[in-house]
Amino acid sequence: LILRCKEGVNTKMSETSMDEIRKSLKKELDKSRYEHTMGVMYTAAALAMAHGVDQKKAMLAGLLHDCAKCIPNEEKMELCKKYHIELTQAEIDNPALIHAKLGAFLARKKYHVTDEEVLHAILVHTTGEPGMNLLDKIIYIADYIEPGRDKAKNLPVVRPLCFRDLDAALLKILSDTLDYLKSTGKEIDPLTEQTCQYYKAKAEEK
Ligand code: DGI
Ligand code: FE
Ligand code: FE
Repeated sequence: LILRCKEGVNTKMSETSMDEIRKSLKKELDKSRYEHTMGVMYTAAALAMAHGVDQKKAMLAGLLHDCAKCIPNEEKMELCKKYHIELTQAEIDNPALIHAKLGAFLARKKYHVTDEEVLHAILVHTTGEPGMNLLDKIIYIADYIEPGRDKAKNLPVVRPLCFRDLDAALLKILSDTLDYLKSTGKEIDPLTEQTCQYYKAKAEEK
């Protein structure tokens, strides 16, 4: 009994359990964002199985990737100021982008995640970055293909491709995302553009 009690306590030293994080996110996210989060978590697990990545890491990163998404933009900016989180010009101009950086911060400080790979995957999940590792790619891709997504045009092609060829799928997603952003007239984060260029060059090398 004592042991069981001990496990239930979140002393600030140890990582919050997946179960506790889920309960907290259920309160902090709206219903559709929570459903999306579950979709990303399980899709990341499936991609991890297909590509030989640690399943638990993939699930934890998937679970937390949008943990800052439902904080109002004003408050996102204030939190970044308060905790000295430096923002790029693109993030200042498009506050919706901030949830990735703030999410990685909250995963560390609020949920006591210590795994740097998990934190990094959360950090880069919106724009991607050149030279991503396997876990980064899995979270970036799971975010795009999880079962609840239905807007992107090439999903029926991209979904099976992700399980065969991660880099080919990544390039398709990046270039479709850029096309979409350009069609809406939204400002492109230079990092999104650089990431696409990087994976295009990598594909041409092959
Ligand atoms: O948080 P999600 O909605 O699950 O997805 P996400 O983290 O990929 O980011 C949401 C939005 O951010 C999505 O509509 C694509 C957009 N985004 C990605 N790169 C850029 C961007 N928005 C702007 N303005 N510029 C970018 O370069
Ligand atoms: Fe996101
Ligand atoms: Fe997401």
